[in-house]
Amino acid sequence: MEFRVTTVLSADQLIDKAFLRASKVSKSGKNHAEKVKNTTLAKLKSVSKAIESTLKRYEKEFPSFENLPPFYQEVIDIILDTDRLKKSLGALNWARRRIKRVLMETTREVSKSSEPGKIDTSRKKAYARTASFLKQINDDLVFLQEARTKLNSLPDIRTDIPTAVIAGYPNVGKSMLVSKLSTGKPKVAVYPFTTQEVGIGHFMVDVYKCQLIDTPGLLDRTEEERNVIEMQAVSALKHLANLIVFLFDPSGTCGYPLEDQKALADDIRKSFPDVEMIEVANKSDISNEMSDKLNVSALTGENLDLLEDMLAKKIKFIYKEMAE
Ligand SMILES: Nc1nc2c(ncn2[C@@H]2O[C@H](COP(=O)(O)OP(=O)(O)O)[C@@H](O)[C@H]2O)c(=O)[nH]1
Ligand SMILES: [Mg+2]
Repeated sequence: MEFRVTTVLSADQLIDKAFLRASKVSKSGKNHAEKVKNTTLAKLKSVSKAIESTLKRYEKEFPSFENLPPFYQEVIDIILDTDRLKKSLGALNWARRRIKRVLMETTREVSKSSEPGKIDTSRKKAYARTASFLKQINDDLVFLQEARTKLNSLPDIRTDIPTAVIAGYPNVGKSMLVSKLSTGKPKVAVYPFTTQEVGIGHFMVDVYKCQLIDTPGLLDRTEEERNVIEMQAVSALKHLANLIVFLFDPSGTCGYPLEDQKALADDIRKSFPDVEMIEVANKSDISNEMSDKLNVSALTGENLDLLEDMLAKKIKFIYKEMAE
């Protein structure tokens, strides 16, 4: 899913926008007093509309946490202070109601009055109070703008289709495998918690769409080597992974001895006790076979059809389970 929260203006920007728009409003009247009154009423309406609709839009555009897929809940928890997010949205709601009330009361006051001087004073007072409420939530608006930038930059990962996650040490051929198995070019995204680029690919099994995700910075190292954020990210992946493809490089050209690779495979199996793991040996073009595994070459394509068949079978089964 993709987040598209629009820019959140600061208090000063909102105030400028609303009051500038209102300053251009002008109405006619039978006499001066009536003209001032009509114009003021229209100005109040304009301010009210500009501010209320904007604040309401902000409240609506931020995803309500409880309704998000668990994967995104956990990921957002890593990059944002979600309690603060809730508080800030609450503050917006508070300010919006206060401002609405002030403008309504002033509108009533102005409607009853026929003294231009008093009308003007009422309007100025209402503007000042409106600005003051907005200034009180400026920290919240600024926080929400930062949160918005982070949300919008999250990679677009689907949580509603079966997902195979590729694991294995760096340089074993994960990226190349994702790109070979994908229909079309994998999208490249950056997780907020690693600096590395991740490939996200898709492929079809009959009519079913499946997702293939690379995991550099996460499932390419043991639990001991992960920092707190990476651990949380791995925990989020548990909601996503229906299948793990663990890639070995028996040629050793990746720089990791096979013993270490086996230890990583054990480690990841322990981290994902409920997820099936397929073990695949890559680089068959330059290495001896691993007798107990499917041996493929992402480079030459050798046996990739067998791997695809294997994935297709498992994914059909996962679809059936999801449908039940
Ligand atoms: N000979 C050979 N090289 C491969 C194969 N698959 C990947 N490589 C090479 O291994 C290196 C690392 O591949 P990459 O996909 O970036 O690995 P990742 O770090 O696990 O994503 C690259 O130079 C690839 O060209 C393979 O099947 N055979
Ligand atoms: Mg890679």
